[in-house]
Amino acid sequence: MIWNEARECMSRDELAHLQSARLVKTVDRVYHNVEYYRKKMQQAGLEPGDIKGIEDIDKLPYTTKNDLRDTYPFGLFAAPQSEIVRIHASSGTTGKATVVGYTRKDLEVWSECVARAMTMAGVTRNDIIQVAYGYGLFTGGLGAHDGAQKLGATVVPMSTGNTKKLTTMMKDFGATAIACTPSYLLHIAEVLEEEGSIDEIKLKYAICGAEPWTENMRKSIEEKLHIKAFDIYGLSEIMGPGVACDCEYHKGLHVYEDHFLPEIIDPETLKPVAEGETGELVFTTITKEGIPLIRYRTKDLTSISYDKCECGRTLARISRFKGRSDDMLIIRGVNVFPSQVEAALLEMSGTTPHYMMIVDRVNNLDTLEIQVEVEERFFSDEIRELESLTKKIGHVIQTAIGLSAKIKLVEPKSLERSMGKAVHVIDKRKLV
Ligand code: DLL
Repeated sequence: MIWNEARECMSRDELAHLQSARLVKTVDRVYHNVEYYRKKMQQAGLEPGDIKGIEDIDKLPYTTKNDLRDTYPFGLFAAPQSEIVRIHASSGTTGKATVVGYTRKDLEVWSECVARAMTMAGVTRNDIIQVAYGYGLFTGGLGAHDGAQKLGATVVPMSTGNTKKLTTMMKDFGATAIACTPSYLLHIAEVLEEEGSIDEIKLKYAICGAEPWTENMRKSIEEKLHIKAFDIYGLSEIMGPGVACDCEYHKGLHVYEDHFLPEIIDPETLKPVAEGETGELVFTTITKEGIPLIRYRTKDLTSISYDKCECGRTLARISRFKGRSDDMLIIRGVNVFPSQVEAALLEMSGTTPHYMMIVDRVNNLDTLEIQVEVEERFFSDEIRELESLTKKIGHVIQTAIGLSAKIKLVEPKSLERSMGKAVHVIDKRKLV
């Protein structure tokens, strides 16, 4: 029942009422329990009573990753350590780790959100689910695990690291669902293909996230494995997986707005953008106790729609992510997202979504080489075939990103596979 709460749905007015009450409570909590927030609010001339509902959200200051780093490790916690029952952290490539703490109630809300997302994908207690996100400080493994367990499914805590074991158990146990990054699932599909055992698996659903992936990649995974694949989004600062997930219509990810209040802002002016326009996603957690965050700037770029979905849910939908503002490359002045390359490659036949972008600067000019894995047959064909494919890929990519790139075709499985978040860019300009 609770997991379908979202489908049975409150009206938008009822939801706004609930969100307002929860926001007021959260603001009160951080003002009284977190010195950092109290000071920030005082600097903005705000008292908790000034926030009467969600219509006042724009009075509140933003929170960024730097705020988490400045208060490392526990400075933004709003509950005493005795009430914190779990810690997760994301390492990030620069600076200190960002640390998040959960109370028992936070873990309940988290597992409920993941259970809702999995229910939306079709998973039930009759399923056997392999959780192949990394377990540990990363929120993927334990987050998906707790949600699937709450749902009553049979959880197999695979983690990452041993793909052969995973495929063997997938077959032996008759696993019907899997939760992992989309790039890892693609690799799992390759291993199953190598083993010639795709027809032996009973997989029906995949719940994939933790990295940007395109709609074409989702469809390609569905075709390869004869399954239904769903996009799950989340970030450790806000909770972990299960902040939003797509339904069977795949027209955006439903945000669990009864726990996370979304806004989309222009990252330059910090003003809200109109519904449907792309901007930076900002979240205020409205039920968290351990580390509630006010207007947290995710750096993820998306747009939002409040239209009722064909599935009947009234929860707002955010569009599939183009990437993070951090992932955007500026090459010869042109803004490029790796996901644009992935989408272009998946439009073509003979190519695979395995690619690596190598950006460099030679004589003060940015250069871009894209290594693309192509099907085996091209390497046995005449050299002319290879040249013509190189040209074709070059053209398609130039149209997609508005920039010419040197295309290097590489043999199948020659680019490194990832079991966690995939790496598609080597920016040598940053290395000097
Ligand atoms: O990646 C939590 C997660 C685990 C989500 C498993 C889904 C599944 P972090 O390591 O803190 O947490 O990274 C969060 O990953 O800000 C996005 O940039 C990116 N991200 C997560 N899910 C998606 C998605 C987890 N479905 C960061 N599509 C976020 C695109 C995603 N990007």
